[in-house]
Amino acid sequence: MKRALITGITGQDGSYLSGLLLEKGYKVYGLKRRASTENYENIKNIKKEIEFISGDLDDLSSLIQAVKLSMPDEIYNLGAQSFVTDSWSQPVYTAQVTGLGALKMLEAVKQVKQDARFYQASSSEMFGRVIETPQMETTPFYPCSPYGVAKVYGHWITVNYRESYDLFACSGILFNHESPRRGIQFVTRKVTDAVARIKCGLQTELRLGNIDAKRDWGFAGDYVKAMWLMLQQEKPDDFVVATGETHTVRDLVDAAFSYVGLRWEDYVVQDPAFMRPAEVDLLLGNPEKAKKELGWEPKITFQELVEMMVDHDLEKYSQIT
Ligand code: NDP
Ligand code: GDR
Repeated sequence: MKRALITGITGQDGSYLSGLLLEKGYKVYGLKRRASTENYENIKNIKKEIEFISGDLDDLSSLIQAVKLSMPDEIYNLGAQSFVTDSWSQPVYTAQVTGLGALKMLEAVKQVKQDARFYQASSSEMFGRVIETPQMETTPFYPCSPYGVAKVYGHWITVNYRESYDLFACSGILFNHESPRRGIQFVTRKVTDAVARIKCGLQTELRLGNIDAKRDWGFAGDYVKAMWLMLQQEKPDDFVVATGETHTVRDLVDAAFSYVGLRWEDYVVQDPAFMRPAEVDLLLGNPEKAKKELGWEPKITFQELVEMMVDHDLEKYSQIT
């Protein structure tokens, strides 16, 4: 039985990935940081099958201990302060967890189990300012937020540990991916949750920031398969994972409101409070390398994704109204 250690197990991707690995017969260990109020919502259906290990990406000793306890064949480093907006109000913390956390996890691998295969959750936010489109593995990075800068550190330290110590370390440069388990602060979920609340008479308006921003949005359930595939290859490498399609936030809002028979113009208010100090205007990925070398394909379309998320939120609110 293969063993996997996942950081960020309570998050969106951690929940889909742990489900996938359990289906494949893995023994799954999850690094879980202490919280006053427990937060197992995303993994409530599989919680009993996971072995949790207490730890924090900011604490190297806890990561060394986690690797010793799990002795994993594969490690997926998904833990991060992952909300771009908060990286301006908490830049040092973001650098410590999202950037140095990757280094600490790699150090734990190097010190305890050098033959473990390592996945780093890199991000399209590393591309930041538009230098070329579509963005691919060779596109230069120009991050536009403390989060993006921290992810660039995590990416390059992964490459460096692979080259310095011969670790099987891969970096997946994933473009935005969403699901009904997406945190409520992120724009897709904020929109689908609001559409459901408005439809159920619980809310009258939706306040948003920049609706001209363009993102390459896919489904999280598809993207965790690419993470797993990267660690099954003969050689470690880095891959862009994206749909190859981009949409504005306005398109997203239009798709979600139209789906329930409403006009978005009647409800959406642009609010400067949700504008960012620096914006990434356009993300559009080229997933050709992942398609060719991993045999990976995204299955869920943008429209299907929006409908899946609206349906989920509608069901949630229709039960309480
Ligand atoms: P989430 O925000 O849903 O989950 C983040 C996870 O990290 C949570 O389990 C959280 O735990 C954990 N975490 C936060 N701080 C720490 C810490 N100090 N020590 C240990 N664990 C911590 O993110 P996603 O699932 O969406 O993303 C997974 C990873 O992929 C992240 O690294 C993200 O930056 C990256 N990424 C995501 C993309 C996306 O579109 N979703 C695209 C590209 C990259 P808790 O529940 O306790 O808060
Ligand atoms: P992003 O996702 O920053 O791309 O990072 P988010 O959903 O937060 O923003 C996407 C775009 O929507 C615009 N926007 C708003 N965003 C939020 N959150 N709230 C609003 O009200 C709003 N109005 C407009 C944003 O300005 C932005 O252009 C996500 C995270 O999952 C990262 O961890 C990951 O690395 C990247 O995706 C790829």
